[in-house]
Amino acid sequence: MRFIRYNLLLATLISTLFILSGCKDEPIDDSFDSTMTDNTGDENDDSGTPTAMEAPCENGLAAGFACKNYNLISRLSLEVFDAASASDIWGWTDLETQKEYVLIGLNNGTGFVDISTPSEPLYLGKLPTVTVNSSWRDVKVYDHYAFIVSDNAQNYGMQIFDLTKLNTVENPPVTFEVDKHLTTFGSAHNLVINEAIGYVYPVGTNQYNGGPHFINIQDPLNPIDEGGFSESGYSHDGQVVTYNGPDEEHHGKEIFIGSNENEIVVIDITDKSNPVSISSASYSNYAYTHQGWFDKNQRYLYVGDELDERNFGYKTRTLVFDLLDLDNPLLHMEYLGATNAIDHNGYIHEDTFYLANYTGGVRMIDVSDIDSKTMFETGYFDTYPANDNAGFDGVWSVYPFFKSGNIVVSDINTGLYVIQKK
Ligand SMILES: [Ca+2]
Ligand SMILES: [Ca+2]
Ligand SMILES: [Ca+2]
Repeated sequence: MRFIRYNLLLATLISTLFILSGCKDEPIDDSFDSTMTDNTGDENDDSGTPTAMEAPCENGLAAGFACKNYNLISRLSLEVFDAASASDIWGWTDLETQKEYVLIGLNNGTGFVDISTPSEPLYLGKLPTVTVNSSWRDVKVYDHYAFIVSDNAQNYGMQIFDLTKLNTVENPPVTFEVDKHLTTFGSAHNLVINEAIGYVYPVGTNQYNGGPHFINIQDPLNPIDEGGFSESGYSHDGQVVTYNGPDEEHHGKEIFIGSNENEIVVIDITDKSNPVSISSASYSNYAYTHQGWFDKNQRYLYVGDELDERNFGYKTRTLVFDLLDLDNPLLHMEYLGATNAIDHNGYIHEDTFYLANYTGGVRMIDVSDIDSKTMFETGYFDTYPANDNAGFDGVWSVYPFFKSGNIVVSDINTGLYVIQKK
């Protein structure tokens, strides 16, 4: 199904077949390798300096990285992780100790870093891949467990890992062992968790036409498969909320918002045995609807398209939908960023949109006046000095939700960055 949809979607866009290799369907380890050797002019080359010193952002630079209003606190190179590329990133805070930990996807596993002293990040170790190496590894957290999937990784399934082990690591880095390995599906492109009720939703598998799986993880080491939703086709990414937004008719419902290649979809998944499609919406010049995230009021959804910069020449384009009525999403505005870089993952925390912008680094955009269709960039940290081109290098993702204000960033080519607002 997903491939049929691709063909329909891309029939007039032959070049996109190549571009997709950077997006999701083909292993791109080779391109990463060549890219890394191509960028020898990068003064921030990793060799020999696994951990950079703290560097304030002054006169637009921090340790050689272009920046605005965000200081570099520390970084760990891929060498430290003994990895060739990085992918997703998430965070976990131990509520008993208030220690903050970073979970970072690597081509050969998942790395865990203690950043409770953010200027001295401590690499604790790696949970290795259970199948092959892959450029795609996504991780989310429920309770004190990490849930990990990988794409283009054969019969990977989902790893479940007890994060409390991170509190007692002796002689790091170590090789961790998985606590539970679910094998009811193979590769998944991503996973979504509703932390409010304890469900995980792998998306982009070869089941349910690529739509979300419903897996009860209220007892995290004994997950229960409760089906899935295939009617809307392949979901590349998504978000699930227990809805408390402006559309009162859906209050208290569990709502899945999927980014489904050519549109966003809104699905009521409260009843796992009878999920109901509510609505869908698209926009002009779509190329690959990639990811979206609600604002704090669950009214506006910030959506990224992963191929529109390449196919249509946009400056980084963010599509903001108004979901005042969940049954009728409306395109509220299009925001164009400062560079030609592609947008990848974006998250809202408070009134800031944190955008993982590939070669443009991570960009922070004020959305406090979105009602008036006003968005403006307040800062950035560009981990990819070589250029701001519409390519698949640089920042994969950002996790902006730590209470401390530490913002952690994964760069495909150079590893982990910890930054803070000035
Ligand atoms: Ca885009
Ligand atoms: Ca409604
Ligand atoms: Ca750049």
